[in-house]
This record gives sequence, C-alpha cells and structure tokens, in this order.
Amino acid sequence: MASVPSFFADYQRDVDAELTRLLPPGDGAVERSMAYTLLAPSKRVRPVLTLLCADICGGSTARALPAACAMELIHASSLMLDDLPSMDDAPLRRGRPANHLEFGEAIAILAAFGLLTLAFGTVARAYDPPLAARVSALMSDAVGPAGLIGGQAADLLATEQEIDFHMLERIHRGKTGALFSAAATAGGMTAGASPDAITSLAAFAKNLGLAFQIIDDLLDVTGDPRETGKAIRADAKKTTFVSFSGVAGARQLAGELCETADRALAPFGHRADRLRELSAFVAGRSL
Ligand code: GRG
Repeated sequence: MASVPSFFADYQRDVDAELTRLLPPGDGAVERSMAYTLLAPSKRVRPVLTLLCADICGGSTARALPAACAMELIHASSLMLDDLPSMDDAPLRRGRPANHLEFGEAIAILAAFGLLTLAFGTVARAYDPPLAARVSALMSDAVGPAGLIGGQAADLLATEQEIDFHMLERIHRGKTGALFSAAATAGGMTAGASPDAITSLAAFAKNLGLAFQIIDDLLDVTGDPRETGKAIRADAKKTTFVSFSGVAGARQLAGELCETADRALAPFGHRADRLRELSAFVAGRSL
C-alpha cells in the first residue's frame, strides 16, 4: 500500500482538530450529517497542499489553516453531492455508507450546503477584508461553472456518450484540478507570496490534480475498497482515462503529469521537496 508521505500526519492532525472546532454545535440531523462525511477518514490532500504552499512561501501554517480547512469543507460538500442518486449514486464514501444512505437525500443536500457556506464563513472570519475577499473569489471560481460545478455537469452529461480525450481532460480539470489549484493558490495568498510564486504553485497543483483524477479513474478499476473507502466500478458507464489509455497507459500519463507538475517547482529549489514527495505519492498511490 502506497500510503501518504509521513509528514502528512502532523498536518492532518491540525486540520482534523480545526475542522472539528469549526463544525456547528448541536446534534440535529443536519449537524450530524455535516460531521459524518467531513470527519470520516480522509487523506486531507487539499488542505495539506494549502499548508505546504504557505510554508514554502515563508508563511505560517497556523495562518493558512482556516483557508486549508475551507478547501476541505468544499471538497467534503462536493463528495456528498457527487454520491447522490441523481449524480453518481455511490453507496460507499470514506469507508462508510454514503451520507444520503445514512441521513436521507434531503438532509444530505442541506448538510452539503451547510459545509459549503461554512467554507466561505470561515474565510470571512479568519482574514482581514482584502485577503478574505481574494480567497473567497478564488473559492467561488473553483466551485463555479468553470470549476467543480462545470466539470461535474459536463461529466454527468457525458455519461454513456462518446467523448474525446480533450473533453475528458476538460471535465477532470474542472472536477479535480480546479480545487487543487485553488488550494495551492490560497496557501500562497495567506503567506503574502508574489504573483510569480503563486502562478508557479497553481501550475504545479493544476497538473497534480489532473494526475490525481487519472489515478482515481484507475483505482475505480484496480483499487481495493478497503484502501480507497469507495466501491469499485462506479464509473463503468463513463469514459475514463483508463478506457482511453488502459491501466498501464493511465498510470504512465499520471506519472508524466506529475513530472510536468514538478517542473513548475524549480523556482523554489529544495524548499519544495515536500511538494515533490506529494507528487511522487500521487503518481504511485493506491488509496
Ligand atoms: C457545490 C461543492 C459543490 C460541488 C458541486 C458534485 C460536484 C459539483 C462536484 C464533484 C466533484 C468530485 C466528486 C470530484 C472527484 C474528486 C476526487 C478525486 C475525489 C476523491 O478525493 P480523495 O481521494 O478523497 O482526496 P478523500 O476521501 O481522501 O478526501
């Protein structure tokens, strides 16, 4: 099993503690549904990316933590929506029955919106108004029609349709690349990084995100649900990178994208070694 790099553990602990603190109090159905998916076992790749990017730009990880958690809140919200019967109709997520199977569709939808609005509220409360506005606009763009929502809509419309490689890449850059890119950019922003540094980090993350999604497609075919926490063959009706390139070809493509991603890190020298470790993990991951 290719597990996450060992340096993840401290970051994951900080993220988990802050997410727990951010969740609304109360034990009503919506509050429990929000906590159920958000606090279920996760790699926390997106918030760790935010923290690493802040760190290599000379910022403090404590200052980046609210932005990192906002990325995870958006991600968890998207997973709950993605699993709904009207979307991917998935039974298993993060090793547990999907949120709507536990709480019902209506509550799962409301709780997903609860997590999404909490992401924006967290950023609004944590930062001075100019930075809060920049990070909020970044998140809005990453979630909207040019990001997750657009990618997801195109993905759903393409189910059981013939699509070309270019279209598949567009779908996945929206569904996965956009939030990776926003996570890295937000880290740079909270550190007060230069526009050039932020551009390099975003380029790294955009390619890393696409590689991450290609391996996600691969694990849908070859993965072990005990490791991935998801059912296999959920994408059987979809055109995926594996249907285009085969298992070995998809793994190779992901490796090439990670090499492209790493090239964007050149200006940071050894300071970016942990990001390089992250990309090596992504290229070989089995969870
Ligand atoms: C309004 C937030 C919002 C979204 C609407 C539903 C939707 C649009 C988008 C879904 C996008 C989606 C589910 C993309 C898949 C991304 C992906 C590779 C998920 C698996 O991520 P991991 O492996 O999971 O990082 P863990 O559980 O480790 O966090």
